[in-house]
Amino acid sequence: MNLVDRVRDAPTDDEGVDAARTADRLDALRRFLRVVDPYLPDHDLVAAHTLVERAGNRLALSREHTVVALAGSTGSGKSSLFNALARLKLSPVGVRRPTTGVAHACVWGPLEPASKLLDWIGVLPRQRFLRESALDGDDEATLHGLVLLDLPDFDSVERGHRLEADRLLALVDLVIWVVDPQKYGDRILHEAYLRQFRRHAGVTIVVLNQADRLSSSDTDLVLADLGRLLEADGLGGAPVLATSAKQPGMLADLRAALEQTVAGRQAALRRLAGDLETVGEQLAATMGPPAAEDEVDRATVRQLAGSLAASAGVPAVAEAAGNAYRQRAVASTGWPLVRGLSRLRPDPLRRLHLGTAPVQGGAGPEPGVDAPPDGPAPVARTSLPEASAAQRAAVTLSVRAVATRAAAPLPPVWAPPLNTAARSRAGDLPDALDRAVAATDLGLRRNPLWWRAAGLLQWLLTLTALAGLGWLITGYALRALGLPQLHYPAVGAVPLPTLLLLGGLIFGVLLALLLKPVISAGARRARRRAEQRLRAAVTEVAREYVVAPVREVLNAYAQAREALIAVRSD
Ligand SMILES: Nc1nc2c(ncn2[C@@H]2O[C@H](COP(=O)(O)OP(=O)(O)OP(=O)(O)O)[C@@H](O)[C@H]2O)c(=O)[nH]1
Ligand SMILES: [Mg+2]
Repeated sequence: MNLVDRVRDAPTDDEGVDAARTADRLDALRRFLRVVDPYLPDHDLVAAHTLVERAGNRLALSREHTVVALAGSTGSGKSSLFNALARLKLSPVGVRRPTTGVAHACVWGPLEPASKLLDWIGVLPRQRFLRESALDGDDEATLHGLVLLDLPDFDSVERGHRLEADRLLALVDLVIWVVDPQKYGDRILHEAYLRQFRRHAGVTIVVLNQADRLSSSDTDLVLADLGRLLEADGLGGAPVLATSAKQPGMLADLRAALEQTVAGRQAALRRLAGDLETVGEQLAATMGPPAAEDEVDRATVRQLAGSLAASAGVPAVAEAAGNAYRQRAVASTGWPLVRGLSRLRPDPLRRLHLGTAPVQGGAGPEPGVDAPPDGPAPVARTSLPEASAAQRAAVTLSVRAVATRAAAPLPPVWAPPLNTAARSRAGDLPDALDRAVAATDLGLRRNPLWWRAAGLLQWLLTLTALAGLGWLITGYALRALGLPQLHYPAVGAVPLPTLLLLGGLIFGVLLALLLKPVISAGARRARRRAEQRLRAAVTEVAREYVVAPVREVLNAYAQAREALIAVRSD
């Protein structure tokens, strides 16, 4: 049976502690811890982890027993009360303070079923006693199931006593705080202990011991004063009784309270519910408002993408794309003789090892590198210069800005994990950016149709000019050789071959001049398009490598927040 089932299985308290609800809250606490464990510092979670573990162990061991501790400062009369309740001299009562150094236990009912519980609580076997006597008859039957512990003093000069008392206070189901008329207002008692137990009013009894030393009117005065102090501690709901270890008659109320607790068998569950509240309250400091819908806002992502783009050489690539457009356009549409010249110039994109990779699905194999038969193809690398120190610094700042923005509305404890998350993949960024740039389709893979049409027209014009030239040369040659002359047809006064030659030349130049601004506009467009696509690719990298890890932490925060609300929903 797991822990939560174990809690759910516990009988429900008539006075409000619902076993099923407590089980749900405990389950929520486990969920909370699972989610925040990788992110929050251990010391913030120790109490919660301890509680989850303690609750499981306690409920697995015995639900038949109620473990009650007598706690208080030295000399308040814990051991005396322990002996008086057991009606035996079990725990030494001393004059020399402090007396009790290790916990003593008295079990009402058979010892055996309680021994595992006492092993877990950590009471030495020789300090365990049994309150089972045939002589008692049924006198003690009403307390069957009670495991009473006499604790060392919590304000001890002996450090070991304090540690032992603190350890046991975390494990028991119900605490009887024993105070005496001199020290009931002690600051350590109230600030370091009672206040810490303010969520446990249901499993707390405060006794003013040694009341036999006071007159009944003084007892009333002290009880009233003690009541006020407890109210201020947040324990106004806890019963306050006057007792005396010396006068058995003054123990009746305490016995009755214990009998009621033992019979109800609810103290363990109530303690758990109180602990859940205490821990929930402590953990509340780790939670703030709900994480925003678009946790990392667009402006921050844009700024990050901007500095990543600069570091990845996006402006240089976009410019190369524009230049490549211009050069290729001139090579396709220019005057055929000029075309050859411009083909001789290296392509600006190819110079950066860009625009050669098959674009769909990322990068293809580098020239001369065979792709492995299976597995991803090696990624084409650009020859862009490495990011400058200033660009790298700008990237670091923008990455930090993402973490800072995300952390702004959250409690400070979330800032370090968000920062770590934002930087978690920073080492992979340069490669990822280079790959993204190499794989981006810059929009220059196919030459526009009009380039071909204009190219063809240029050829036609050139051929026309050449035809005219040839015709004229033939005419001159015939004349030079004294052969019969050619008679050129004429258009108006201009002979046709001259017209063809000049027309071809002039229109060719005109066409080139006309296309120049068109090509310039196209180059600007190509540059802008390349820049947009590259920025989109870089933004994708920013999202994957910086924003996604940050979102993961924010998701954990949101889940933890919900879980904690469930832990605290009483
Ligand atoms: N008159 C009177 N004296 C008491 C009462 N309870 C305890 N005493 C005396 O107070 C002194 C301290 O009692 P203990 O029972 O040893 O006190 P304790 O709280 O166990 O002290 P440590 O073990 O040192 O923490 C002893 O001398 C007891 O006789 C009481 O109800 N009335
Ligand atoms: Mg003692």
